[in-house]
Amino acid sequence: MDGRSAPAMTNPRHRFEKRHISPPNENIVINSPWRPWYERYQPISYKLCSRSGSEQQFRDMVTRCNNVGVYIYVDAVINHMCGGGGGAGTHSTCGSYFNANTKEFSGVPYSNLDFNDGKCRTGSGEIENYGDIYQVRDCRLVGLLDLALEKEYVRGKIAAFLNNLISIGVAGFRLDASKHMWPGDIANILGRLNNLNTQWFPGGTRPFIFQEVIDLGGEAISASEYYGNGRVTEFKYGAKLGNVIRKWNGERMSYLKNWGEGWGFMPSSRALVFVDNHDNQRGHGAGGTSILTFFDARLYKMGIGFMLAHPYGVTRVMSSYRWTRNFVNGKDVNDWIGPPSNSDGSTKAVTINADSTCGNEWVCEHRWRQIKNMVIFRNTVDGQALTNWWDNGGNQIAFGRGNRGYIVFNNESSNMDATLNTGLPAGTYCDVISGQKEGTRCTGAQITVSSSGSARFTISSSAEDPFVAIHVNAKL
Ligand code: AAO
Repeated sequence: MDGRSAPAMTNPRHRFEKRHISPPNENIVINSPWRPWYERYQPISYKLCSRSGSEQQFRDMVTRCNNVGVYIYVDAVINHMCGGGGGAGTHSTCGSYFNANTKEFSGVPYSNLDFNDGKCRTGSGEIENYGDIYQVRDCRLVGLLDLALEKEYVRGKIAAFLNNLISIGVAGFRLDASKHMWPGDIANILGRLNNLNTQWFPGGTRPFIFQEVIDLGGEAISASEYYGNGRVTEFKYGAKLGNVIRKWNGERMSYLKNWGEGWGFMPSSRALVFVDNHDNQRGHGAGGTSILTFFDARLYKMGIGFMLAHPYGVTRVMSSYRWTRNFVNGKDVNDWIGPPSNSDGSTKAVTINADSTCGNEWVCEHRWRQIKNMVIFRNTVDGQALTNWWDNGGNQIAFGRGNRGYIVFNNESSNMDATLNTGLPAGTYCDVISGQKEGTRCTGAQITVSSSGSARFTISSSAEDPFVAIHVNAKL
């Protein structure tokens, strides 16, 4: 699939790898003259063919992934269809006819009876004021034709779409634009969903649900309205962590001591967290200059390292493609650029180089050694409380996860040399940031933990990655 939104997630409840994929259903084709990534957020029908491949290829991917314990989470765009200015014809990824002017979508089918325009009370038909909950849910989000989710017919069509994906073997859904849907309408649709396919999942397993609600505070709609339906995206997480790692606004890493609810975030048991996502890495959605991305690789690895070591929330790692940014008055005018593509418009394959990085302009953050090894760290310390917090009052911090793992950061401009209580059993550990354990040897730095659990950490401020992580599965 389009690796642009193929993050690996770690979920304390399901200790398997997870892949969140781009919307797999039919969408509008926008040639302007090149195809923007965001056309995939403009559905034309629930048929499964997209730039990423055919229905057969989708089924094959899900089957192969499930067979090796990599579960697939689909980005479900159910709030709307294409933009009102989308025209009429068959410029759609499976060739279904539609007419955005008359709101006719033959591939579903939907007609003008299935949309919300009659309910929206703004002059433009658009969301004009995020302070008005009726506008946010009943009017058009950036011109997108807003489905009437209270209608039995519409609910049935959406549930059938999601149940088809469940039968193919997907494990759950990101519900796009959830803020723009009434929580009760979402609940009704979720109530119609089948249990997961028992070819891969235990009987009675419900789909994993996470809802995209941007709540940075100060708007009429709160993320808490959606807790009853499943997890909710916590957008404060990446915005604030970016400030801390960049040392902006007087922030310091030592302030992370009460990270989580202590920072005004939603309860950990509700949160889906990430350092960046497909929108805010390019200034869309709740974008902001503090957001860390692969473009700031050194800081980004520290941010991801902190997120994966910390117990708060279900974590999601971004996996991207590279594009050339072009800032004009602070805005990247190349924010629309789609995935690496062939001349026929299809998405280029994610090729793997000899050193295990990706080719064809795919960034594959999830394959970076430091990030991949921190996912293993997270799985290793799963269920352990945060312990042995230490900081220097500035930007050197360290903490453990019970007696399973320990991580140390030096985000100062001076070198660090400290002997700290790790809480780990005595022995020699391989640092999984500067290298990793391969067989019986360690390709990175080695850390010796004494019988009392203490260890000396020296981290140069100019190190490629100024942090060290050790865990019991990387003990030598
Ligand atoms: C494209 C074109 C449009 C055109 C449209 C229809 O760009 O010009 O009108 O087609 O033809 C993506 C792209 C859009 C694209 C769309 C359809 O990002 O550019 O439109 O596909 O192709 C809101 C929603 C949130 C949404 C986000 C982008 O609440 O759900 O906008 N994200 C999802 C997807 C996203 C996708 C869609 C939804 C649509 O992840 O990829 O759009 O399917 C405030 C509000 C937020 C609001 C943002 C942005 O945020 O709180 O709810 O997100 O504004 O409008 C401060 C505030 C913060 C505020 C922020 C930004 O930080 O604290 O609250 O400023 O102003």
